[in-house]
Amino acid sequence: MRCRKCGGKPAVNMPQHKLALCKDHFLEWIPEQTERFITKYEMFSRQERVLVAVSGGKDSLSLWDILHRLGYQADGLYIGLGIDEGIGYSDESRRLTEAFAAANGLKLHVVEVEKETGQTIPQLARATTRGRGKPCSVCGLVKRHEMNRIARDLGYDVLATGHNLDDEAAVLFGNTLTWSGEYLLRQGPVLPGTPGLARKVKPLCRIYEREMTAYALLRGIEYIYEECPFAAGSTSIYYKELLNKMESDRPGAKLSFYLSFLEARKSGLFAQREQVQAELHPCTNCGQPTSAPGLCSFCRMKEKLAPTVEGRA
Ligand code: Q46
Ligand code: ZN
Ligand code: ZN
Repeated sequence: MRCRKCGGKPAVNMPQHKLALCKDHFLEWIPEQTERFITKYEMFSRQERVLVAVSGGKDSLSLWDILHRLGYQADGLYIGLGIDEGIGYSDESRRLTEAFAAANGLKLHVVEVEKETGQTIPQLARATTRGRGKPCSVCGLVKRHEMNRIARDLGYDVLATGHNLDDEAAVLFGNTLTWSGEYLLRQGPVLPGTPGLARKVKPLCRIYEREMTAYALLRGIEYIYEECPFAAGSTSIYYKELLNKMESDRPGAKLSFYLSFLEARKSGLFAQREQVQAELHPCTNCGQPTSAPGLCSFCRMKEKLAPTVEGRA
């Protein structure tokens, strides 16, 4: 196969789209696709201020790069998790994120979890009962809370994350295996904002992980190659492997799984559930919406922690 646009030597072959492109055309095609999805799902406009959650990985840095190239007002937010595990994971990811921002003249906000809560993510996981050996549940909770807080405090209209199609298909697969209606209802390219919560969008949700890796490499973006050490052995990696097996037998399977879900939901698969969706209340401490009246789960976690934190000071 040759590049479909110029007949030149292909750099990326995409059997899932029956498409091959040379380097230059591929580097144009990814932003064009992203723009198409931003418009189709009404994610945000050029007048709105976008906060991109950047982790130093290929997806989030590439997303930032794409939005910048497309002319959106996109600033970055890096959340330092304090994960070392012998490879200096957080230090290295912060260094690469800061280097990317500096090289492109972009504005980056940095939040260190240890400064905010007195403990790093692995310490928080040990100090609370959430986690059961893995810090991922605490980590997810803290990241969501901090992203929302910064977006609200600094007046951003929308929060963008670098989830790609493989991420979304794996989450969807997991939620389908357990028929988790509440999660299925909330999964999608856009999660509308509510009072106190910025809209959340995933502009790369229809782009394959493989395509994002190719984009980062061909654009010369320096990103952290290592996965977070705590990702090893996770169910989402297992689901990604299963989906990749399907994909290699039937190119396009992942995309059609995700798109059929969006279609089914649009045509009312969860309509009944949507009506009974729980009402949200503002957290009595931080003001972020939460499903039960009183404190949100982040503030409840912090409250439990309080004696430990003071003990350390
Ligand atoms: S949740 Fe778990 Fe990730 Fe946090 S501790 Fe690492 S693997 S970074 S997306
Ligand atoms: Zn070409
Ligand atoms: Zn709260």
